Parts: sequence; structure tokens; C-alpha cells
Amino acid sequence: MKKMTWRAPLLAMMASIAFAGCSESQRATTETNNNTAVNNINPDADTVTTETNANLVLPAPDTTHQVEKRSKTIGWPAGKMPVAPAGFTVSKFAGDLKHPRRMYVAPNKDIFVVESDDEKKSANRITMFRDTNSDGQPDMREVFMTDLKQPYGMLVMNGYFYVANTDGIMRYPYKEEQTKITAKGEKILTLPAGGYNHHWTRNLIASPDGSKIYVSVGSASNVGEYGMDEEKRRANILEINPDGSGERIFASGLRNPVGMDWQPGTTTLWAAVNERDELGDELVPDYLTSVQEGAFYGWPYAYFGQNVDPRRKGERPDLVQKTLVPDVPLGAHTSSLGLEFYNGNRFPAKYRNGAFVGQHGSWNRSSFSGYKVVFVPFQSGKPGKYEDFLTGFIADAEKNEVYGRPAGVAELPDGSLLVADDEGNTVWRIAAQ
Ligand SMILES: [Ca+2]
Repeated sequence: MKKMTWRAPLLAMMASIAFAGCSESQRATTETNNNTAVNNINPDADTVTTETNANLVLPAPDTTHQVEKRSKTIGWPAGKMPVAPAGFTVSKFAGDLKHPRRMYVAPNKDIFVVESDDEKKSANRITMFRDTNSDGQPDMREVFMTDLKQPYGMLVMNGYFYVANTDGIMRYPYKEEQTKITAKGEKILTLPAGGYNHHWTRNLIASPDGSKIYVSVGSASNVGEYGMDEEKRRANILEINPDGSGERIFASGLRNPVGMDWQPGTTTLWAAVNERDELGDELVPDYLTSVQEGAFYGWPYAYFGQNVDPRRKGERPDLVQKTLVPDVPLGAHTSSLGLEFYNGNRFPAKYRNGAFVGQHGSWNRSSFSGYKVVFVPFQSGKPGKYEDFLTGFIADAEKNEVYGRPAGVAELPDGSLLVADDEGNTVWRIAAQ
């Protein structure tokens, strides 16, 4: 808190110049985040207060927490749909998909959906949609690629279509308007495959100038229980050149960073990150954070700042000390996966430049958390507290029944939002009325 006091005027000044240029805004974000790396660190305390936008209070860790409350998907009955706030309509954009996990909107506005899942269940496919008359509903649907290996990240750049499979990044020659890829392609990077509890997803995003690609790779374990040799190149966001060369760690200690996006008007990368299990109903909160180059975010030694994970106590005090506090806590066990900043202007003013996060939902918690899409408003480039955006996925919490589960989120060129409901085998579209 001491730092906050003397830095506040500097912050205000930097915020005022934040949008003057990319380099300025990046510096402003960096300053903001450093301010928050101050914690009440007393291992014997019942609670810990962590400085975030929500002034987060965390309970003491409970290493005996072995709760399992898994949801059972019953599908959407006729007439049932997820629920958006007043002023929005929800419609089915596409159905009959096999576990659609993430969408990608290409520069020519084609919409690609990965149908991907745990190894034995995965369709290993990408389906393409095209809206030829711009009414928000697809007029064309094609199986774009098959025989992939748990694909997740997609990217169109420099005449290539990139796919991040769980075990590496492929790229294929691609021309706009192409409706199918059958070429063999080229593996530009091998990645460590699989991982703990669905940490098989590998996401991709290009830097705004197209000179780099960022690759997210989740951990192989909950908290390093198989040894850190198993975690090489994992729990990181990696940076590579567009041809796969030049790999380096951009940021680390990110247990399972899945969603990645650029904050509008800046060159600051943000990520949605899944935190760890088996420490209690309220630990550890998943989070949305700006991602600073070279920064360490705690996993597996510390969480939400310098709170030592009791299972890794005494290991790597140097890294514990370096751990940054993430910007926005999103609730423990929510499984916050998809991330999309809203760049459009069709939604009401408060949504502009804010972030949507798809929360797939909990299993290691006494009552369900997540199972919804939340929205994090941003004002003057700074995040506020998250709020519900798309709900209605839980059918009967007592019986553990859900209709579906949201994962990826993507903005369409018309300013509406798509939500991939992998368990519901549907892509939903949310539009402003
Ligand atoms: Ca159409």
C-alpha cells in the first residue's frame, strides 16, 4: 500500500497519456501491475488480503480439500437457451457440432470452430462458417480440416493457416475464401502434449504487428506433483517467430493460461488463467491479468501474489518473491477459459473495451462456480469487478445437471458475440437488440 501512495500521481499522469501511443500505454500497464504486488504475507493468518481491483480476501489454504462435484450435461431441451442481460437476444448460431471449444474469426470474416476434446473423445476437426449476407447467421458450413490432434489455437497470417494441436503447431498454405485444407502442412514447433485435467489446449495469438506469435501451454500437473522436469516449457506463454524459430518464455508461472487477447488501443497482452485445485472452495481464484514480458505469476510455488502454496513450501523463495499479483480475480474453480476483448460498438457503452470470459465451471468445489460467461468492464484502460453476462447453463445444481458449458468467446465483425458451448454442442450468438 505504501507504494500506492507515492505512485498514485504518477499513475494518473501515465493513465492520461496511455492512449497517446502503443509504447506509452504498455508502460502505463506495467506501472499499474507493479503497484499491486504488495501482500499481507503471514503464513499463519486465517485470511490474506491481496491488492487487486476487488481487494481480494483469501482464506487460509486447506490441503485436505478433496471435494468432487462434477456436472452432468443433459443437453438443451427445446425452447431453452442461455440467458443474457436485458437488451440482448440469444440465438443458436450453429448446432450439431462435436464439442466446439473455441472460435476464430479470420481477416476475411470466415468463422472457424475447433471441435476438440480429451484425447479419446476428440473430433479433431475444424468446421468453417461463412455469413454471406451479413445477417449474423451462417449461410455456409464446411468441414475445413480433419485428422488434427486435439486442436485449439488457430491463426491466419502471411498466407498460412496455423493450427495449434496439443503436441505442436502446424501451418498450411492458405488463401482467403478457401473452404477446406487437405495439404499436409508443416510442423513448425513441437510442444509437450497433454496435461493435467484438460490442460491439453494450446492457444495462439499474433502480436499486433505480426512479428511474433504467442503460444500458451498449461501445466502437466495440478501443483508440480510429478516433478518440475515434467513442466519444462509448460505453465508458460511462449513467444516464437512466425516460422516457429526463436522460442523464448514470454511469461511464466501461469498454471493454465488459455484465453489470450490484446487490450484494445494498447500492445498489452492479457490472459485468462486457471488456478489450482485441492486447497479449498475459495482457493485459488482463476484470474484475468495483463501479461508482462518476463514476469512470473506464481505457479506452482505461490498463488495470487506471494502466498506460498503449502505443497511447495520452502521451494524457490526467489520465485515466490518475484510473483506478481494478477489484475482481476474471477472466482475459484470457475475454469475461466475463453477471453475476448470487445472492440465493437454495437453493445451499450459500458461493454466497449471490456473483456468477456467464458467460465467452463467447477468440479473441485462444494457448490458450482462458473458455468457462465462473465464480463469485466474497463474504464480508462483499467479493469473493474466482473459481472454475469451469459447465464442459465445450470439446469439443477442439486442434481449436478447442466444444459451445457461455455468455453470460447469471440466477437463477430457485426459486433455480436459468439460463445462456444462444448458440452451443449452448440455455438450461441448474443446480439444487442
Ligand atoms: Ca447469413
